[in-house]
Amino acid sequence: MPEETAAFLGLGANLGDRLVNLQRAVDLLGDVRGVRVVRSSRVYETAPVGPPQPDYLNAVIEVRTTLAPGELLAACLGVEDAMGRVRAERWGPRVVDVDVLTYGGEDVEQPDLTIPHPRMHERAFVLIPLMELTAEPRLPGGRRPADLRLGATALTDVRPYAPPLRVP
Ligand code: GSY
Repeated sequence: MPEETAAFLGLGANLGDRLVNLQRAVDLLGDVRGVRVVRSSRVYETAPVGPPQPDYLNAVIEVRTTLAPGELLAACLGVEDAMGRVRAERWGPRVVDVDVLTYGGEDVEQPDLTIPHPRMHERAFVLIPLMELTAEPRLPGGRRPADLRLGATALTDVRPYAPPLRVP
């Protein structure tokens, strides 16, 4: 059996039934050959970063995958497409967003994919659920969690909302 790599994926939704959307994304990812969903963080309700729009629900999941990084990204985009995501406005509202945050201990620089995700260390809505799953996440530029400053609003902008998503 090919070797598996542990990867963390960030999930977000701020349109429709947000919790249903996050769970559906997990279920669809679990259907992808070469992707095994192993754990989910709790679900958080989070203030939007970007233009004014509805609050998000966010969670982070851990997967084990035999896919290469680009193939994992393609699987994430496939889930977004299957759920009817329309890419209208870059930072705009969305039915679902699935981001590859980390892929094992690897740094990836491809035209459409940078891992670790280049903005993850600035986003409390990513860091707080991620650090439920791992105390030492791989961060951009070799940063360590102790180097981070989440800012005064992190704990009011990222509020526990629901238990972890069901793992297929
Ligand atoms: O980066 C993913 C989409 N997104 C989010 C998000 O998932 N959560 C919050 N709180 N704000 C966001 N702004 C964008 S764009």
